[in-house]
Amino acid sequence: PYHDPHCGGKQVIVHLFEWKWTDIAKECERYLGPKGFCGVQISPPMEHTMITTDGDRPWWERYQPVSYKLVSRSGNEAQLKDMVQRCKAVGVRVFVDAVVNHMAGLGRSGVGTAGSTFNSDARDFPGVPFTKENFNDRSDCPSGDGNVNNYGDPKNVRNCYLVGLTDLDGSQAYVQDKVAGYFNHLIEIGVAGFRVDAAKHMWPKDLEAILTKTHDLPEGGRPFFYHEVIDRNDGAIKVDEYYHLGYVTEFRFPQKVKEGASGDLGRLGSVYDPGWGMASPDNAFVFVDNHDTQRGNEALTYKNGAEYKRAVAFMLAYNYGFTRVMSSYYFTDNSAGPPRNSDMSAKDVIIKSDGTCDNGWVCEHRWKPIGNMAMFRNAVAGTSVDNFKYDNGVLTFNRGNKGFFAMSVNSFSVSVNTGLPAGEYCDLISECAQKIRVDGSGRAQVSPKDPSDPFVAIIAQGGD
Ligand code: QV4
Ligand code: CA
Repeated sequence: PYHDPHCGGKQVIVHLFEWKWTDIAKECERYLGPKGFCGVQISPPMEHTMITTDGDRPWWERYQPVSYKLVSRSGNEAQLKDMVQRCKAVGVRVFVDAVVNHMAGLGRSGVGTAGSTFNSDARDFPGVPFTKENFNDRSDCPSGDGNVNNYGDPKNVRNCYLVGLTDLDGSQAYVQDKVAGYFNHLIEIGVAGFRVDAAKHMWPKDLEAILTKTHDLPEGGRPFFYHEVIDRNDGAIKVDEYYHLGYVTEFRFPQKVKEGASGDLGRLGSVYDPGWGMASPDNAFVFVDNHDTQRGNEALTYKNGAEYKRAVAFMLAYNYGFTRVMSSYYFTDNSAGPPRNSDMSAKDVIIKSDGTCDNGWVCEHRWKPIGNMAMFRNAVAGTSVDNFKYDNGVLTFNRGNKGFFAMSVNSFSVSVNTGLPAGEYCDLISECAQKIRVDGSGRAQVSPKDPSDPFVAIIAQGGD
């Protein structure tokens, strides 16, 4: 019931990490709407801690809630509301990153971004309000030091403090009401769903109680949910415990995609490995990197350039899971917050005449083999992958009779069966700078328009 993103059947969302609400509103209107994106995942919109006063405030302060007032580094409630409505008006939904497993970390106190006072050590958050009795304490947590430190024990994972973050007792009706109240406020504003941060650290039955208290959208239907559950078949908690509550993040997918995209593209045919416990296609929420993994050593990220484009374009072309594209700012320091002005505000996103971004924003979602694939994925939804072929370094397949995709590490020119009816089709990657002619037997000669972006993608309704 929680699997419908309410975007008219569209298939791709983008995480505009640390963007300001005013910039997201503009991006919906000028790019995401026209390109067929389903929605945007926004950074946590609630009141959060300010870790330093010198302006170099880390991105991760936004994962330490102080209250559910809608004032954050990205903007205030009026700006949030304006963004949600303007995006919705162009067919783009907003999905909120919901940090509801915990409040701010031990040792922190003072005021949050909306001016509420708080004291973590006293478990006092008057802006909600939450007090000491609303939190798990040492008697609920079997770890020696009170922190999560044994992923083999669900009680340890769910009742102890994740990196010292004050852990809410989600079994209490009062806590559930406050969290559901936060969700309901956002739903009233027009938000269509939620990423549940650290869902692995919440009991599924507590989450279920919260979801039950969450209202339908104003236009009808249950909100969309996807749960952050990191499962690599290496601990006590498995993704399937959350299927009845929405999609679950599938962290094995980025690893499988990387193995293939790095060179032997033929390996991409087995990215979905049910034998490894990977989530079923109808429950898997997939991505190549996220805001955490792009700061580690394992994921492919914008820093990998061409290899990254192959991974994301493939993800969007293939038929596994519900897809999210990452959109970042440039960083070297893993803690660094978004590009900022001297008055500490985040810099505006600037769009250059060639459509790429400036002012410190990467905008992977505007890279041609990424942004132009949203339309492909929308067009082929529900079809299977057919004629998967890796031949002479070129990967090709079609999605039923709805679309055809080709990519390689270098430029290429091949004659292939596209699975499409005869016609002339716009190549989506080049934004129709070239057309692909398919003959009566479904064959076509295909090569990328721009050799530095070795991809071709065509869809049936692009024919004439
Ligand atoms: C420090 C010490 C602790 C000590 C604590 C208390 O490390 O040992 O107990 O102080 O004195 C920041 C700091 C971290 C600090 C903590 C508490 O980095 O060093 O602990 O604050 O003050 C993000 C960042 C974290 C950050 C956190 C809160 O990644 O570094 O912690 O925000 O600001 C697991 C989980 C998964 C999680 C993933 C990162 O299963 O759920 O780890 N992913 C999500 C988010 C992630 C976020 C959180 C969860 C927490 O995607 O971005 O963490 O909301 O895999
Ligand atoms: Ca918990």
